[in-house]
Amino acid sequence: ATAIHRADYVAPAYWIDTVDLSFDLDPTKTRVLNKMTLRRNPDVAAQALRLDGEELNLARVLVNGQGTSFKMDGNQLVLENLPEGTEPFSLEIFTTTCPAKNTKLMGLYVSNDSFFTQCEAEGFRRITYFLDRPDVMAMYTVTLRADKAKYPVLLSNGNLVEHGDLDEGRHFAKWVDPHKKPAYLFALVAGQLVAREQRITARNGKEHLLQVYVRPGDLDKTEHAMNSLMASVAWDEARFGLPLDLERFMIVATSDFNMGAMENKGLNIFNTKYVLANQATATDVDYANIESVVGHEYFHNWTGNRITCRDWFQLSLKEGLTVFRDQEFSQDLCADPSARAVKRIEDVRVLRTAQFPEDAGPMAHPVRPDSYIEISNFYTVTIYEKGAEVVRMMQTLTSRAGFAKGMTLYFERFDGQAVTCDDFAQAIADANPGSALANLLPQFKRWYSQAGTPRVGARGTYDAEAQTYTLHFTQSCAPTSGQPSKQPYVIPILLGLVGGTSGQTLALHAQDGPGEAYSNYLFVVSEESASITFTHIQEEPVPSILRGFSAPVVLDFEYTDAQLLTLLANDPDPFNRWEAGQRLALRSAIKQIAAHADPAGAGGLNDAYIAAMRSVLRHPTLDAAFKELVLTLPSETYIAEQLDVVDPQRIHTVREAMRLQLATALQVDWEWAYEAHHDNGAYSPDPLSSGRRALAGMALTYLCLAAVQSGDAVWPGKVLQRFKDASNMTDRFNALSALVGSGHALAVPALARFHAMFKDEALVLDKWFALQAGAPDRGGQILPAVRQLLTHADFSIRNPNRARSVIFSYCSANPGGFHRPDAAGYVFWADRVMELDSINPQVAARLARALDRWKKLADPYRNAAREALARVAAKADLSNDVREVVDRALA
Ligand code: B3K
Ligand code: ZN
Repeated sequence: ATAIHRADYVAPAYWIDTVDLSFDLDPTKTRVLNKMTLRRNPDVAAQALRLDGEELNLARVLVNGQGTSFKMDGNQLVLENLPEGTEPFSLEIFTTTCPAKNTKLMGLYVSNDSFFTQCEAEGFRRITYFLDRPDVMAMYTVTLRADKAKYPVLLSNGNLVEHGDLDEGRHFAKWVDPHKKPAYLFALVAGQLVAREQRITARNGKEHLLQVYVRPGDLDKTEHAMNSLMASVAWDEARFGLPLDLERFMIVATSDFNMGAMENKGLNIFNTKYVLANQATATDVDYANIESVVGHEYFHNWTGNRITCRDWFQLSLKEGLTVFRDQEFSQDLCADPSARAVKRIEDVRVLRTAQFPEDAGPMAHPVRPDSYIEISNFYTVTIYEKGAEVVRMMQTLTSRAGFAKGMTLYFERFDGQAVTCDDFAQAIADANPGSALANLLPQFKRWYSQAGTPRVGARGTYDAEAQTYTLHFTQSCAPTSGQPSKQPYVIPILLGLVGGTSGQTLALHAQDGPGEAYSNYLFVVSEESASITFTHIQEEPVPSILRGFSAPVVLDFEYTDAQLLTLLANDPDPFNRWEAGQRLALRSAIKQIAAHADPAGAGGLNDAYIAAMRSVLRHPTLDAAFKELVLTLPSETYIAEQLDVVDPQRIHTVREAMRLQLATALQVDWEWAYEAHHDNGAYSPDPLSSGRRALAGMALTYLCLAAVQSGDAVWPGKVLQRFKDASNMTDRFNALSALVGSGHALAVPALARFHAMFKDEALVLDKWFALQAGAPDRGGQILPAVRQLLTHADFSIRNPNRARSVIFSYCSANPGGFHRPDAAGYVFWADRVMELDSINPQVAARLARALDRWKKLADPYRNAAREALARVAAKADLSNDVREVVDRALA
């Protein structure tokens, strides 16, 4: 396979105006008739029509109703003798496929005896021959025919215009999509499904039908998804003036899905994980994820579907923007500001533990990549999460109202078109003349073109006599593959000053700024170095820099412990308050990791830190969700990112010792926290009550850890009782996790009981598998347990959710269990990558990323990891997906 380059983009030689598809659905042989009207693109030199197709059996090709000559060139169907001129002509292509054998879950496939499709990015070519590229937008009519008893529900995009019975127990349905769309947004569903329905009236008085389709028996788990959908519709109208443009909007859940969900026009297809929830089976985190994924897919209806991408290099145009929108949506649904901050901290945690490593590793790529081999590999945290940060910075630089104006201009200019990231940035800037974004647009767009995480160095100088405080900033960005040196970025730094003695918020008068004083100041750094001076500063301040994480950078400021403790106690910015605690913990961890002493010893947290954690935990006004975040130590992955050479076992041991230290030193406080925060009343997944459950769950975890250490049996017994009596999945699962995570003997019967209770609930069994595969390793017991789980009757490697719950939970989310000195974890990984690759390359390629950071590992891990990668790379018939990942890792 060869790389595709952004610079090589050329417009298509033909346009497809209409597509009329008919399907005779059958699991082993589905017949597809594709009638299109096409015309030559007058802007491009006359040439043959080359249609993409993959794993199709071609039966017939007609041009204007007549047979025609054609040839095959690899996976392309090439038509050379087409009518001259630019008049439209018709092209009919008749093919068959075998959905039952489609284990890649791209194109048309069967799951639980129903038919589903997944076309993004390049799955439509597995359904019919087509110009399978996002800049070809057509009007679709779709007719589905199938056995009525087996497939009573027949769905496609748009409106149902006709349906009825056919001979031999078959029936049909005809759908017309009123909007033109790229092929990747096509969808069909057929099967035994039932729907929750809701009629809504939009602001403009228009009526819409919302439907959530699931398997019979799952209807009692659709209320939250429907509520989330209604909230999404209302939010997009209120915040951006974007109404629902369809009479009918459908969500369908399937249990076999490569990712989270897909925004097909009017017919979103979802992984069941992001639809199904009731209090008995779903946790608070599941509820929150459903809300954000339902929102995300719905918001694509405008950002992605009405305006789509010119080519796949522009993927972040829709994904970064839509993640930003779903983050804002979830924040706006929070009633109180503290819950908004909690959401922001969670989002930043994802960015820093997943995207920063990606940006520093072999798969580093710009938000708008310059080349790829397999586009499926570029649905990354960089495109999504860093892309969202880039959009967020645009909002920061133009204000919330200014950004909304920019969005309006974007839709005025480009509705119905396939465009680029440049087009988007230009629209936001043009709507905000005089803004920092408009003034610095070319430099700002380096966020799209340069890979890597910038580092901002900051230093403060206080002049007590002059009562001035100056912050000096520098910026740099390490080389990434193909980009040896970087130009400076435009970095919006939101900052404030906290009195070093008083702890008070200090008023900010910028030396050359307006006369007015602020408590928050936005300083935009766009050169390699810059500084700002504040006047009337009457005590030595502690700077609170990068409030709300105003830019996706690493901030280096040499805080003293005392300064961090001041911020932890007083910073009015909740993000930086949390960050101060993280910095303190990180500092202790790194010190302990570097020390020669046995890392399993005393735990490296000092008394001041412990005392500070106690005051946070006991704080009278901070909310529980925020406390839980502050009391969570930086993850092993995040700690590893701060080190040049990584010994995963040492990190694990040090962090576990720190956890034990928190458990024992704060035991009385944990007891108090549990008693004060566990509820037994009615369940509601709102942020406030979720936060209470999260903190109570954390308390149980620490109480079990302390009990295992001391041999005390009281708390483990209580936790088991809590596990049995819990009235919702969050409390039940937290109790179970506390037992499993501590390694207490009661975990064994609890796990057995949990399995028996939920043996028919696939999503709950996924949790059961994931909990065991992700449990802390104590003496190497996890890998054998994982191997055992693979032989469990409920395990199937073909189901992506189940494969992820065991294999990914171990290889990607359990560093202490995975990085074994005997290399057995890596051997297991290589075997699974190769096994999965022959079934489902996309899932395999995700798993292949687990060794991205192997070059940082200390020996013996490093050598063993390279060998495992080399073994995978040596396999002859690897997919492009896995090939690209392992080749880049080894390069
Ligand atoms: N756009 C889809 C992702 C498709 C992934 C294809 N490999 C879901 C989303 O981002 O909303
Ligand atoms: Zn998306």
